Parts: sequence; structure tokens; C-alpha cells
Amino acid sequence: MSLKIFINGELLPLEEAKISVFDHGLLYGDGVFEGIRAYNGRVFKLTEHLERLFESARAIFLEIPMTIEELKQAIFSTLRANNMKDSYIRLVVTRGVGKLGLEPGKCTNPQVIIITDTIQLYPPKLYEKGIDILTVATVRNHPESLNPRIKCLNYMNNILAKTEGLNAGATEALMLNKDGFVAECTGQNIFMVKGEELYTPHSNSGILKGITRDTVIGLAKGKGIKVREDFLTRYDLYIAEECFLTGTAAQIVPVVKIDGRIVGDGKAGRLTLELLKEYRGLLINPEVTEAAESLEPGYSRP
Ligand code: PXG
Repeated sequence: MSLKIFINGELLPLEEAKISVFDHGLLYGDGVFEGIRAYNGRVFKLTEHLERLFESARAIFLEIPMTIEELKQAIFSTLRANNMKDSYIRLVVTRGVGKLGLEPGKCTNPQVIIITDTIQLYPPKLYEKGIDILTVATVRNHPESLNPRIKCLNYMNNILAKTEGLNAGATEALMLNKDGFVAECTGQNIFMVKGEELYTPHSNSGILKGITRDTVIGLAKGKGIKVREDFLTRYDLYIAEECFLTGTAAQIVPVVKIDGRIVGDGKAGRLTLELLKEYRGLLINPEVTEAAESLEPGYSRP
């Protein structure tokens, strides 16, 4: 049975799930998206992801033709149609079909697409060993040009940075903002620990305000740890005791090397591992997850 894809209210087999070549999502990267995860039949932080989607859409003058509640139901139906309990959900809203030429006003039908698939960003052993990251020359988008807080379909800034990092032999690329402060990695936010305090770049440092980031800040505060959202330099990272990345796909990944400098004792940090354990505990907590309902227990994807 082939994967079912939701497009504008219909659940289509993958082979029939097609978007026009005149869609401005393809022609200009004009649209917004979210990457959401479901664990054991429950969708993590669904409301937060949908609210961010609507905020991104508002910033680019895109009217999403469905409500938050309708989108939730559409996501649940797609998960059920694919009998998926553990899934990486890609929700995309494109500007829709228009003429060649930039004007978004000529596009009348935004396309709402939901793909429920799986994603494994890093192999499990990297969560114990940690990863190395490297600062790349590609600067994160200028907030007054394309604010990184808008999760839009044009990811070329991140793709160029990622490629630069991979070509130089690093696992992940660290991007600075236009002022030279630490921004984020190509699909993850960054945190560091120093003197029992947790630091992360300020949400106006030219970053995506990650939902995992917000969750980790909440977890740390709940443990009585002081969290500072600040403007950080690479030097701050070099003298940190621990460092880690956060993202929906990656969860919490320890960083053990930054620009060739060993972080702390070169192993995944104590607080990092504590937070990862607590984060994984939250993923099945009914208070922060929503059930996709009536999924068969013990499902497996055909
Ligand atoms: N920064 C950027 C630039 C991102 O794209 C994050 C931070 C982490 O945000 P969340 O809300 O997930 O904690 C992201 C997340 C994909 C994909 O291919 C998308 C992201 C990360 C990894 C893969 O859909 N975006």
C-alpha cells in the first residue's frame, strides 16, 4: 500500500499526489511549512507548531484556507490513513498556482499538503558520542531581509551553510548572524552550559524560535536552572562546559567539538543528557501531546 498524502482535503496515493509546476511554492519558494513529530500515536506540541505556521503565513501575506482545528483533524486523518504512530509530519502551505512573475496576488489557491513519513536525522550513537560542528562563512539571513523566524519554503541559506559544513568534514554547520553573533545551526537551535547556567541565542538573534528550544528552556527552568537568552559569540561557545543542539527531528544532540576545539571534557555533558532524558519523557506526556485517536496498537507501516 502506498503512502497517502493529504492535499487540499483529499488523501491521495503518493503516485497521484502532485502539485502544479506553476505553483509559486516551486517557482519561488513562496510558502510556509512545519516539521512536527508524532510519538506513539500522539502529536507533540501540535498547537505550538500550528500557531507558528499561522504566524509565518501572516508575515508573508499568506492566508491559510483552513483553521487550526481543521488542520489538526487533517493531520490526524493522514496519520490514521497511513496507520502511523511514530511519524515525521511535514505540513506545507504553498502560495498556489499563479502566472510566471512574482506577484502573490495572482495566486488564488494555496495548497495545503501533509506528508506523514519518518526521519532519522543522526544515527543513535551520535546521541552518546556527540557531534562536531563548524562555523561556516554563510551568514544567517538578515532579519530585515528574510527574518529567520519565518519558517518559509526557501531554505537556500541553510542548504548552502549545511553543504559548506559537510564539505569541510563537519557533521553540522554553525551560522552566525549579520553582526557576527552566534545564530543557529542549519536546522537546529544551539545551547551552551557555563557555570550551572544555560545560554541560548536570543530569539531576535536571527534564528528560528524553535519549539524544541522553548521546550528545553521550560524543562531547564523547571529544574531550577537559570536560562539566559543572550547575544553569544563563538568565544562564549569555546569556553562553554557543555553544548547541544535542539530540533524537532534531532531532539537534543550533544556537541563535543566546535571549530576544532573540544567542548568540556569531550563527552556529552551531564546537563545535556539529563535534559535529553526529560525531553524524551515529555514526548508521551498527554499534557503536551495530542492523540491521533483510534490508531491500531502495535501498528507497522506496510
Ligand atoms: N532552526 C531552523 C533553521 C530550523 O529549520 C529549528 C531551528 C528547530 O526548530 P524546532 O521547532 O523543530 O525545534 C529548525 C527546524 C525538515 C527539518 O527537513 C526542519 C527543521 C529541522 C530539521 C529538519 O523538515 N526545522
